[in-house]
Amino acid sequence: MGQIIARLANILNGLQEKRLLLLGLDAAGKTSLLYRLHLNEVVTTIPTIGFNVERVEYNRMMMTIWDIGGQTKLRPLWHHYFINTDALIFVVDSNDHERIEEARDELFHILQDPNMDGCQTVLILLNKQDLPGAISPSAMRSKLGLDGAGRNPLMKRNWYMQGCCAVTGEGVYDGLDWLRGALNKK
Ligand SMILES: Nc1nc2c(ncn2[C@@H]2O[C@H](COP(=O)(O)OP(=O)(O)OP(=O)(O)O)[C@@H](O)[C@H]2O)c(=O)[nH]1
Ligand SMILES: [Mg+2]
Repeated sequence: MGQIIARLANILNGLQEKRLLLLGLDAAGKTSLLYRLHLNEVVTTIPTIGFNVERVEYNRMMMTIWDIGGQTKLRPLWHHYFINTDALIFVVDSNDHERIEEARDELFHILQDPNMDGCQTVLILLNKQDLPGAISPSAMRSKLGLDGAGRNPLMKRNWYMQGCCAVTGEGVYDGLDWLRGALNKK
């Protein structure tokens, strides 16, 4: 009941309510990003078993952000969270050279689920850009198979790729600004 009243108050105040999903392979930095957004600080994380959920207000947008554990055995549970998602934030560890293809396959798999048809906004956060071995956003674009008009489930959506670092916060709000603009246009 309290939640419903809070939501009504937000609508009356002109605040938009959005449901966001934060997904990506284990150790990509999802929980670090969630708490960077929620608390504006770096937190010590442990692998997420289950999920974390926080409400974050940014620039007159109220987001409920669901961060779901990314370990292989937990990924089959992701689809339970798909319905009514306004935007997907897919987090990639830019330093995890071995698992780029795996990350791309998971991203495409998510977007092919019929329950994600209503989610037309996708932000790909290329996290851990602070690490010396990190793949740059431009190189990542082709490594993820996203350059050119290839037939993939991203192409019919509004999507954007942003390099970032959850530890310093660099790039995170640039991504969020894009997201806000994209959701406002809908
Ligand atoms: N150097 C660096 N390390 C990061 C960054 N973001 C996260 N990490 C570290 O990466 C590790 C994993 O981060 P988490 O946020 O727990 O990853 P997760 O995606 O939530 O992982 P699961 O819960 O297992 O799905 C932690 O040791 C973080 O401190 C970053 O931008 N730079
Ligand atoms: Mg986590």
